[in-house]
Amino acid sequence: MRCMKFDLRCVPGGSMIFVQRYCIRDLAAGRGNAAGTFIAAALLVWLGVCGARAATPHPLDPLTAEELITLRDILAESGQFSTNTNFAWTQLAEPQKSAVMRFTPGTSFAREASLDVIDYAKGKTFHAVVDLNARRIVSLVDLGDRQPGINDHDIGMARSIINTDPRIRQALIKRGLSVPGRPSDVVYLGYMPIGRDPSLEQTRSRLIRVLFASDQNAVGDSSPPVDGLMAIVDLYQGRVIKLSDTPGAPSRNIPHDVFGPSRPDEPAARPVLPANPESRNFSIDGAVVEWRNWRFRYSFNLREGLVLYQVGYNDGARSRPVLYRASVSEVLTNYADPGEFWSWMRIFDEGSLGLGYQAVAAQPGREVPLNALTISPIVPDPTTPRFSGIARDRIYVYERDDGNLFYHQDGARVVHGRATDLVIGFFATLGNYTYGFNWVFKADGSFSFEVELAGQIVTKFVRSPTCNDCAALASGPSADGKNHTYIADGSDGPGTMVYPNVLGLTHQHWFNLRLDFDVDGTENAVMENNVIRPGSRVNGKQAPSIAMAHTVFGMASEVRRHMNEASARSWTIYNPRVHDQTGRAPGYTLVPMENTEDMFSSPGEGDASGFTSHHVWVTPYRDGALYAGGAYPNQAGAKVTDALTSMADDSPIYDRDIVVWYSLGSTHVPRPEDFPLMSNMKLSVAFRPDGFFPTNPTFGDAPK
Ligand SMILES: [Cu+2]
Repeated sequence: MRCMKFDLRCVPGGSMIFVQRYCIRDLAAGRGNAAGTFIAAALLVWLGVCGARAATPHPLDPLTAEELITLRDILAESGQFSTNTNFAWTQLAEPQKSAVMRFTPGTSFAREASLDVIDYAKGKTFHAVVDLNARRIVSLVDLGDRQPGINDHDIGMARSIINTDPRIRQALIKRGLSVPGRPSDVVYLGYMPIGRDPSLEQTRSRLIRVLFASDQNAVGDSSPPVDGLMAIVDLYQGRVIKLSDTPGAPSRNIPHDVFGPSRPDEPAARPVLPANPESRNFSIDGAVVEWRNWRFRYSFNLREGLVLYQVGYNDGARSRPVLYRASVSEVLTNYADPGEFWSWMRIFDEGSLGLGYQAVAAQPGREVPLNALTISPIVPDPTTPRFSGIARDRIYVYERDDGNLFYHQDGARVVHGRATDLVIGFFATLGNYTYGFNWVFKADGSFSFEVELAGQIVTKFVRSPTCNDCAALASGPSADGKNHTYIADGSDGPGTMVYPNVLGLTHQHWFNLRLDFDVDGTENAVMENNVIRPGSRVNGKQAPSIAMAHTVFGMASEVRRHMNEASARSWTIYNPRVHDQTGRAPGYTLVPMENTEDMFSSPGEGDASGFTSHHVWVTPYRDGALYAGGAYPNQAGAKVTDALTSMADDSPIYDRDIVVWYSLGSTHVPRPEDFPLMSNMKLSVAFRPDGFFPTNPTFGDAPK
């Protein structure tokens, strides 16, 4: 979820992209005594020194520290950029898939960097591609109205502009806040992407929205904002172009500060420990991870964070491809409050803020299990002399117990296997929420994606101290004893009263996964599976019993599909050119877990948020088409022509190189228990081999 990012000290998300070299931290712990007391004395083991583990170069390797220095020099020597230019969102310009597929170790390959260039003096943004081998700028494309996501450079500018606008200071003082000097010294400022705002759609500039936290005495920064006060800052013009200053609901002292004196302690329960925290079944060689039969590459960039490549399964002597690339393509948070002060809250967290840029360190024994290994990628950082830095502990890898893998008992005979999963992921703090993005691999050839949602809900002050709905509900059913349905109205409408005078806003979280499947080869197909009732008629045939109806997809435009629990709907990605002993094609079935429906008004074609209108999409593979919300969703008036909705055209998708996109959502109606700190939520989706193996691949694999 996106929400407020209040700042006195702006968290440098760092930049990402590691290389063939990185730091791996391995925290192995001792175990407790016989009484079960856990001794948390940890042993810090560095597996290699930063920069010491060079692997065989590969075209998908992130930019190295040396390459980033080269990039710095090429940009400087070009003479095209002023000193105040913001070089943002640098990453490897990924080679074309066909080139990567042809690559053989030891041969040379292209190395290109891509980045966005923001020139505030000229009021222009560009997308640049730089050939690092040829040491030249290959292309510099004027982005026109499109704006890259905001970063710390923008926030620093916005802070200065806010501090020098006398109206801001007066507005804060008028509300009883103490502002002896600069506002940012004494009031948390919340810097937000501009969001959805019809009044700003015609403004062609680089805008940022600023809110003001109401509690000056808090340690944390997430008090409800000062209601009625909001500034729109134009970073090109260097001034506040719109200041909303209305009375609003009065601020109050409420127990919101989770870092204050009432800071919660860790739960008293003893932690559940892995049996052997120092032992592992996985290995990491450069950017290649191997665990049991799984093998994949990984990378990390500012926008998407962790990306997996060339995920394959070692099946005997065969190395079988499953995915070419897997990533989170966009994160969207959409709020329900229609009021002027809140209706703009539709935030593209990835395209506007960067999952990798906002990634945070994970500590074994705290955010991740004690047996986790953490990886510190080298990342581009144009604010440093070397154009790079080390982002500490941003990636984690660990194994976890997952219950029984299989279990059968017959009298005294038992066949049993214990499941161990491999988890690789990262955390990103996007305002008031921290998300954990996990790819989970299982021994039986299945894998899943999980997202953890944690943090604080967005709250706002309202005039009423009590819950309007609650008063209505207290009147009970209808007078005749039948059901009576109430609809929330009044100030409670867009949320839940979580504390007197405090409303927690209802919202939706959306995550889109981009999954470039290559099941046993590049050309794949997708079918939808629906269980139908006896007697149902499909294509003139009547189902004699409960039966499966399989719909083979032909064109991308037809695959705008919703989940359906009534028919146990699923989707299978398969290779139509290969058949097993029964004639079945090897495939992977997408099995939805919890999900939700888009509750907001239907977006039009090309709308950046359109990917939430359906759960499953399939498009032809196209180089560079990576983001469900388009490459540049960060501005109210962004002309998005490359969103997923535009990709789903009449192109054929049968027996082609295809990409599956899955939108995973949650409708979050706050509860009082979500305030001031919510318990974690978790969403997931599973991908299960379906005809990929002739039989259970784990049978015979378990300890006897
Ligand atoms: Cu939420």
